Amino acid sequence: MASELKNLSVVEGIEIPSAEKMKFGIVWAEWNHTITYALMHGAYNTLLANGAKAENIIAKTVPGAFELTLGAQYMAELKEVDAIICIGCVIQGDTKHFDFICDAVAQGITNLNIKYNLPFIFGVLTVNTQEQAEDRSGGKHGNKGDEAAVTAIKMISLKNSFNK
Ligand code: DLZ
Repeated sequence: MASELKNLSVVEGIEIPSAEKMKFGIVWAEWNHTITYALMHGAYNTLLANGAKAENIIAKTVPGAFELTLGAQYMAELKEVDAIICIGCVIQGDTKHFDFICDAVAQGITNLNIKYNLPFIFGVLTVNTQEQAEDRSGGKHGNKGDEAAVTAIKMISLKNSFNK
């Protein structure tokens, strides 16, 4: 699935809806902070670039990717956001920790989407090396935080299209 394309959520001929009236939560993990900070920053700037207002974006940190699910649930309980972008970076180590964390957070975020009928975006890098993480957080494979933000905007717009 790797691609040299900069932002896989931007598809030629398909417009990104305006985020002017949308409210966003960003929950991001402190583990691998340099990477997650770059992802969060990418997401935040992409929301602004597409019309979101800074006062309509709430960002909170959690210790690690494993805590993203509960952190995002706390944010959803506020009922003040239209979508929540979950950002983390899990890097393969010598033990099975990687598999447990990746499985838990992927399943946890999937469950939140269904439980709250709200878009929770999976902005979690699951990589083998630090270099792969750097390539995807502002490097040669773009910034996956940007993609997560575009996905959030598109999913809110999709939901709104059913509520007219
Ligand atoms: C423990 C752990 C390890 C080994 N690796 C990562 C990682 O690569 N990325 C990440 O976000 N978090 C990691 N953690 C921390 C767990 O996500 C979690 O915070 C702890 O297991 C405590 O629940």
